[in-house]
Amino acid sequence: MSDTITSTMIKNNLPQHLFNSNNIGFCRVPGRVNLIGEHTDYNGFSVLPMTIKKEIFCAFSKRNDNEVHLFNEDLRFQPLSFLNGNEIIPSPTGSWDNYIKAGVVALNKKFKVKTFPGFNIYIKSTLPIATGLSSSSALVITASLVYLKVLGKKLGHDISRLELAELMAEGEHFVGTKGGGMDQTVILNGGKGRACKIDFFPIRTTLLPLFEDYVFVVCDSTIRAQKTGACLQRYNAGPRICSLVCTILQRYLQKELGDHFHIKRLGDLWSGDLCLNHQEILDYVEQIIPTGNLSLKEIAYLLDVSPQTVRESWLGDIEEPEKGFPLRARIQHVITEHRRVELSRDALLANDAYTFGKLMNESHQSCAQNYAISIPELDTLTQIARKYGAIGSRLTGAGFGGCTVSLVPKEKLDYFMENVEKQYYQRYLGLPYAQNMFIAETSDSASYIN
Ligand code: NG1
Repeated sequence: MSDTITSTMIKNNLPQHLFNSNNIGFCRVPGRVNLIGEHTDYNGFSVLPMTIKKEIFCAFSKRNDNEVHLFNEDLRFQPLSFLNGNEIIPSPTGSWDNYIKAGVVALNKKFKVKTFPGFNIYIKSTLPIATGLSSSSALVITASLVYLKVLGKKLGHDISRLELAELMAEGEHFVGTKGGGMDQTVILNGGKGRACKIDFFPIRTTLLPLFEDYVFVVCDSTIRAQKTGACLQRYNAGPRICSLVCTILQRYLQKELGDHFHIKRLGDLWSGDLCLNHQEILDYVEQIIPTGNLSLKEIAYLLDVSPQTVRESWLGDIEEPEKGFPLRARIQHVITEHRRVELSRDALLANDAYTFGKLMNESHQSCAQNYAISIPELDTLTQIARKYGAIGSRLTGAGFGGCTVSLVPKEKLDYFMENVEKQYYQRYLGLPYAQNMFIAETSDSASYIN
């Protein structure tokens, strides 16, 4: 399917009684590929994604009642409906109406909505699902754009793009994941021909130039990472463990520096009261967080609380691994990954593709070894990519499946594509041809269209 969808392309498929030419609106919302900076956003550390030309396209119309009706061209997503109102209850995890509900609930709260309007939505998309390209946040942002219009609110006037991103990042927790704000921010604030460095708390974005003689290529491992399904616990283990490490660090730093000292998230070490540099943070971590894995009991001892409190306050239902919780490895990843994002920004500004590629490779290794979010397919795919021309290759997104992103010199593009198809898709997976392997062309941020 072509990556560009126009309003005329879907007009004929719309249920005519719900969408007529008087009340119809359209918007398009891109996915994103994260170039570097994985599992850093919810810790308050930076990320470096870009918007891609794989997009959700949506037609919508306001209704005279408070019913919300959802249709999707993709038949895996059956028509659903719910009532807009004071209390909107989540459907079972994984149900696609939750992403629409997430946007509606957050905006109802923000604008203190009293009379709850209904609307119809029809979705058509070129964005692959559950591949780490942000199909879920793209749907939440779609819902937010639609519902803003239905409420008569203007993007950029009643709410800024950064405010909406922040609101939707929080709002998306409705679906059960505890992610950060990378996806919503780049989708609403990224730009054509640019990578988008994002810093958090408060959200700030910087658009950066891309390399002229290189392209980023996305390759789907074909292993699905269902973040609200089988991978939910594994995904949420990251934020939970990081918040636990943050508390341990705070306790020890308070002893040293005084009780007034607070860190809400790991990023506060770097940008908060203390303003430590990279080496100082690493030194503190080495001093405070034991190497190796820790049992629940050992963590409780460190914090001087009961194991039950550790569960209730931080770990929730995350199972205790047989070898214990790898606190040191997790924080090692987060801190070094943040540093890699900073260096990658410098490499983009200096047009230094080799350094950027090297940082991507180091990022993959840290994601695999320290954050444990890789799988054999992603490791194999990145190895093959490097062998056949990529100067950097890494998993992208939450991990546990999904896609890789590789930095490839334009002159080696054909050689790269042919060999990845042959070696990974055909030889390793036994498939007839490559799946979702494409050059990541950038796209404009989410917008309404005619
Ligand atoms: P994807 O790849 O879209 O599942 C998730 C989080 C991001 C970020 C990355 C890991 C959501 C909506 N997105 O992205 O915030 O934490 O994982 O870097 O939770």
